[in-house]
Amino acid sequence: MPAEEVFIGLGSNIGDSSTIVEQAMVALGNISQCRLRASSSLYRSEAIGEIPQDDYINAVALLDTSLEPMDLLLEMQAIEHAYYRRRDREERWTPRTLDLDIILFGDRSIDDSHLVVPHPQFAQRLFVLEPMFEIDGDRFIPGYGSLSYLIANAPVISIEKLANSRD
Ligand code: A4P
Ligand code: MG
Repeated sequence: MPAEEVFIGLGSNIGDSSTIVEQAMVALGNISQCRLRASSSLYRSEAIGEIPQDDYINAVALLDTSLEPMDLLLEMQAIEHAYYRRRDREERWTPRTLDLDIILFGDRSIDDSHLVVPHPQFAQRLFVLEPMFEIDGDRFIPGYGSLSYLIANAPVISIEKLANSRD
């Protein structure tokens, strides 16, 4: 079965977030029928959302996979659960130990009750776009444009690329 390219956004703002994100990156590459092709640096960014919360550590992974999107999502949720992610159904965008989002899945458009791809907010999120640009700067996303165009037009937030995970 031909592999498809998947961009996954990683985020954490509770606990030892740098270590959690780095370990999750390895775990993504260990999912069956997946190969980690590229991983961005870690980025520290101010939290987006209405609830005041700590800065996030974010990164993006590029995987090759022959899994179907829902099967990959289930594997990603198992990784999230391994980090005791707190789920609060009352409020969106609460702090979390680990959040894994499918940003792009090949050229697919998915609008399912459990999965929306491309991720509905990715084009407004510098904490996704900048790590994507680092690992695949020439990427053109049908229906959206080039990554450099999206970065130039996304809302400005405070974001900093970390030289290494201990920064
Ligand atoms: N789901 C639908 N589409 C997707 C997708 N493309 N990838 C469904 C992953 N999951 C998807 O997810 C709820 C349900 O979304 C899942 O069960 C899945 O079936 P969730 O992760 O529990 O919900 P959530 O994360 O609380 O809500 P939401 O809207 O997904 O929040 P986001 O988009 O994840 O944003 N600021 C900074 N600086 N950095 C961040 O990483 N993250 C958030 C959370 C807010 N502010 C942030 C950051
Ligand atoms: Mg999410």
